[in-house]
Amino acid sequence: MTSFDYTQEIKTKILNWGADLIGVADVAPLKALKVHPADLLSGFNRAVSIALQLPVSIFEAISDKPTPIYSAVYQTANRMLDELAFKTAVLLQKDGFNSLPVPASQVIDKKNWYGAVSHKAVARMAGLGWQGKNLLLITPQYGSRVRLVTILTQAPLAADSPIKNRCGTCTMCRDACPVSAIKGVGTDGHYKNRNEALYFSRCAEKLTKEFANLPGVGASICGICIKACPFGRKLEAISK
Ligand code: B12
Repeated sequence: MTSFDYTQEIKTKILNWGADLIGVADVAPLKALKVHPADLLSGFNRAVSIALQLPVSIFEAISDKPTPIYSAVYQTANRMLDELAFKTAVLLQKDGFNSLPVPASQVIDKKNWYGAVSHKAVARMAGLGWQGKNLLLITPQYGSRVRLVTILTQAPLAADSPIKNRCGTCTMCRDACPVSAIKGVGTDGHYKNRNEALYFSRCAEKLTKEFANLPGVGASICGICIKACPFGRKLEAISK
């Protein structure tokens, strides 16, 4: 079987398990990322990126703060992604390829807010979408209304390529942010650091100190820049 056929077979299985989007990134360019632990990527040549779309209705109900229902659905999405990543890693392992599922939403460095590896960087390099002005991954199909997970693997999968940024002159996420954290600066590739796109501390403080303490929320979530993105809103029109 060719590498292309094997990749298609794996992707089809994962889509049948309920993934909405899937792509494969070459790990080599991702070695420029800060990861935890520092040798996380060594021994792996490919990273599989999986996205699950979130129900559109969740964002329709958000105005100026996250809702308890969004918080519960966010936990469910994380659990489903962790299961998909677990099953994918074991599937590849059964074919003889060492593979590591990276949890969807685990914070490893709580002082600086870093996960083990940036799922957005992996997803972007796997061709799932581009890095929008809100710093999030924007997909053509669902906007930023997706959550992501990564599986690092030794499997000889065919790598996908990044797609072009389509934000253009749009600044709707910047205009919607309740703490004016989004600078509205675009990128053709990726931002060098979070502060190039965001006044990062404004966003992090609002989420971790205020929104996470709202009754029934209990998680550092927001959803307002996700709701504002016209790529996600196109779906609202389709769903009516
Ligand atoms: C810690 C964390 C937070 C912190 C810090 C956020 C941050 N921007 O770092 C807080 C609590 C503030 C937060 C907030 C939010 N988060 Co959060 N968060 C994480 C977590 C667990 C780790 C992020 C991390 O390590 N950041 C480190 C920085 C440096 O990386 P980065 O933000 O990804 O951005 C860099 C890279 O992507 C890089 N890059 C992009 N492409 C490439 C390519 C190459 C080759 C290289 C070298 C680099 C590179 O460019 C960026 C700048 O350096 C991830 C899960 C994960 N493991 O990825 C979720 C995650 C990023 N969060 C997510 C979401 C949705 C949110 C919120 C919208 C809250 C919510 N759920 O409602 C807000 C949005 C804030 C914002 N606009 O960025 C989603 C994003 C989904 C998407 N569509 O993009 C993730 C991926 C969780 C998931 N499993 O889906 N979050």
